[in-house]
Order: sequence, then C-alpha cells, then structure tokens
Amino acid sequence: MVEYPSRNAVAFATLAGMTGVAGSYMAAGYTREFLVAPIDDLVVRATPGPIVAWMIENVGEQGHLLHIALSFVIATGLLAGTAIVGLHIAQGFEQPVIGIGLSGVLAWSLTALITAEPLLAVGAAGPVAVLTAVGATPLAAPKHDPSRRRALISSVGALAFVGTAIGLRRLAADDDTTGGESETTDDAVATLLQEAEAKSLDIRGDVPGLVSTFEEFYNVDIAEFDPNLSPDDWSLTITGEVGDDVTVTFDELTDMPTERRFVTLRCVGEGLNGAKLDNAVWTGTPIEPLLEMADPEGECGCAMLRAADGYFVQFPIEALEDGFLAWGMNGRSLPESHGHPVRVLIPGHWGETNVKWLTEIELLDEEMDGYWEQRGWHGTGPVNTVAKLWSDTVLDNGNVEVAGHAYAGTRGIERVEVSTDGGGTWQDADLSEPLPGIDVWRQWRYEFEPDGSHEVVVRAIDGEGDLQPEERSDAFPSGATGWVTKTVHG
Ligand SMILES: Nc1nc2c(c(=O)[nH]1)N[C@H]1C(S)=C(S)[C@@H](COP(=O)(O)O)O[C@H]1N2
Ligand SMILES: [Mo]
Repeated sequence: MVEYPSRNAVAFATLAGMTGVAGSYMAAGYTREFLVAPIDDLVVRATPGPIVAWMIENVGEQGHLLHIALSFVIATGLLAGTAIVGLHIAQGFEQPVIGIGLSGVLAWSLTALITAEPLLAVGAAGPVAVLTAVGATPLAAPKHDPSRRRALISSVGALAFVGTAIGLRRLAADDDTTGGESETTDDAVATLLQEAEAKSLDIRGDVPGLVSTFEEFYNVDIAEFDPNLSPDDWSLTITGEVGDDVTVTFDELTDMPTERRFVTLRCVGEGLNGAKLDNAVWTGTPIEPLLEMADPEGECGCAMLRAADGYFVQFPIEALEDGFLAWGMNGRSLPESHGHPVRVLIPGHWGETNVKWLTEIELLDEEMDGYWEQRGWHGTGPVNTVAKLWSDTVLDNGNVEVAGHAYAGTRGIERVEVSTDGGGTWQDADLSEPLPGIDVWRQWRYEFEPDGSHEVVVRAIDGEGDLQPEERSDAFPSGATGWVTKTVHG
C-alpha cells in the first residue's frame, strides 16, 4: 500500500481546488455568491484596524489585492481538502466510487454552507469530483511513468477549464445590465453636463474635467464584492428613535420630487495630492422630507446609516438633513460600484458619510462609532480644504502649465494661488466658473515662463476667506493637510 496523501494526490487535489474555485466563479460570477466572496469578508474583518489603515495609506486600492489573493488561496485550499479526503478513500481504501462521491458531496456542502447558495455550489462541486475521479482512476494501459503523464494531461485540462470559466463569465459580464446603463436620456442632466463641459478650463495636461467620467470616478469599498441589489427588492427603512418607522420602496422614492445636483466626493484616506476626489451630476431626492415623516426623537441628534455590504457610519442628523438620496449618476442609473440602486450624498462631508447600497437609517439615543471610526479614523465631519497639483506640462510656446482641482466642501473655493519660487511670491491661478451647487470643486490653471527648475507650491483660499493650512499631516486619522509642492523643470 502507498502512503496517502502522496505527492500525486496533493497535485490532483490542488488542481481540484483550482477548478472548483473556477467552477464556482462560472456559476456565480464575481459576486457575493462566489465562494471567494464570503471568505474575503472574513479575511477583511479579521485584518486588524491599524493594518487596514496602513494599507489604505501606503498600498492604496492594491491592498485589496492582498486580501483577495489570500482569499483565493484559502478557497482553493478548502476545496483541495475535500479532494484529498476523496482521493484517500478512493486510493487508500480502493473505494473509488465512494471517494469520488464523497469529495463531490463535501465540496458541495462546504461551498453551500459558506455561500448559502446550494444550487450555485454545484459549480464548485462538479470539477472537484471530476478531478478526484481522474486522480483516483488507474490508467488503462500504463506504460512508462503513467502518473506523470496523467498529471500533465490533467493540469492542461484543469487550466483549460479555468480559462473557459473566466472567458464565459467575461462574456456574460459584457452584457450585464445592472447599473450604469443609459435608461433615460435626461435632458436636465444633459444640460448640466454641457454646462460642466463649457466651464471646464482648457488644460493641456491630463486632468479630469469638471465632471468625472465613470472610468475616472474613484472607488472606495470595504468589501471586494459589491452587493448585487435589485431596485425591485430594495427598500429603505428609517427606524430606531423615531415617532414612526418609515419604509420606502424604490418606486416610492423615485416618485418623490426629483433633483439633479453636482456633488463632489473626497475620501479622508487619500494622500494630500491623491486622486480620490471626483465630481458627478447625481439624480435623486432630498432626505429631509423622509426624516420629517419619521419624526426623530433620539437624545444625541445622531443617526447610524447601514448598507447591504455591512458598512455603517454614524453622524449628526443636522448633516443628514442636508443630504440627498441618489439613484442616478451622470444621467444613468447608479452603477453597481457606486451604490446601486440608492446611495447617500452628504454635502461637504468626507466621502465615508456617502453611504452606498443604503438600506437603513437608524436614529440613535447615543453616539456610536461607525466602521471607519472603529478603526481609528475621524472622517465623518467636513472636508479639509485642498488644492491638487495634478499636471505640469511644457507647452509649445515653452511656458509651463500647472493645473488641478481645488475643493473645500460647502465652504467653496474663492481663490487658488500659485508660487513658482517655493512660496516666496504668490500669483492668482485661473479658476473655472463655479458650477451650480453647494458642494462642488473648481479647476485651476496657471501658466508661467520657466527659468530652470521651479519649486511650485499651490494653495487655496476657501469661500469664507480662510487660507488652506500650510502645516502637513498624514491622511490618518482626519485627512491630509498642507500645501502641495512639486519641483518642475522648464
Ligand atoms: N456601503 C458602503 N458605502 C460606502 C463605502 C463602503 O465601503 N460601503 N465607502 C465609503 C467611502 S470611505 C468613500 S470615500 C465613498 C466612496 O464612494 P465611491 O466609491 O462612489 O467613490 O463611499 C463611502 N460609502
Ligand atoms: Mo473614504
């Protein structure tokens, strides 16, 4: 008798794990029903707060890749484990049928348990059983070193399966219709988009216009997998310390008075000259009438907002009252990644208050930490003032153009000043005409004749006449501060 698991069995089990994960992907897509998704949730939740904070600041969005890679490895390992058990029974006890069946049943149970999707779990179990069968079946006519040849053929077959699964899914995703689709061509939005286009400065460098496109608009998510919510099933509940619980469906919400607003978002976790700052035209309705219906009574004057991805954030009702519930973005339905079907927009506050996939507003009696506040951030208040230096370009005439965006939330931007001598002297930059709205960025642009190398510094003056603070601080915990500087050569 041979010892199990042999190296051969481990190789087959690994292939079984890989194809099982691919099979789950083929059945469920890159959604929360995919085996890796709940595992990723656990990995994310198990990562200590300081590490999460460090990753956001230093690794950025790529931090997610580490989580997701680890989750893939765990998912593969779990399914490989079920194959090992099957191979052990099949080979060690010479019970191939029982072994193969057991590996399939185990893989199915495990996947169904983790994803709560018994039907889709068959996608993972099938390939595991097949690979176990291949690994357990003796070759009909073994010539020289049959096990190696079989392992090779199986590897090629397994990889082909993984490739096919990914390919089929990509094809299916291309005609995915959830979110971001042009449903109505909204004239009011079209007019606003034209206005933004007309007011955007003529900047040679690579700087977004006054409205960020879907491709440009940044994303910050606590989870790798976006919730997949259908407007038909969606509803919002206002509950807790209220006179009356209020529940609104998507149809009821979109029947309310509809407005289009420019609103700019900025993440508290971004670096001083980072790019997690974007603007869009949003279609939605004000929150205040809904809050009035609920009649808040809580002691703290604060509310906890909750979302379908497990996200939660708490801040004062005062800020919530000025908020907006959006179901459209740049004239299309809200894309999945930006909170489909409904998200919150809170004027002038950090991005984290702008809850996506909103499901519940709970009025509280006392303050509680939200998801990021539990992890040490202070990101529910008003944004810091910032002027970004996003491009420096030598023009055909030999001049240097520096440009970017400036943002100060509801304080607005009154002026942007540029220094080309390290802060010795200051000149006014050109500013884009303000867009309508109380929470919008402006573009700035400045052109100068270079004389060797220049230490360019940029700073904004907000609508209340306050100069952007010069003192530098990191993003953690309250948002980056300081003036952006850059050495520019003519
Ligand atoms: N449900 C939910 N809402 C959320 C988040 C999240 O992870 N889940 N991230 C918040 C953070 S930190 C920011 S900066 C903004 C980003 O919104 P965007 O991805 O549409 O740019 O959404 C906020 N709302
Ligand atoms: Mo954020």
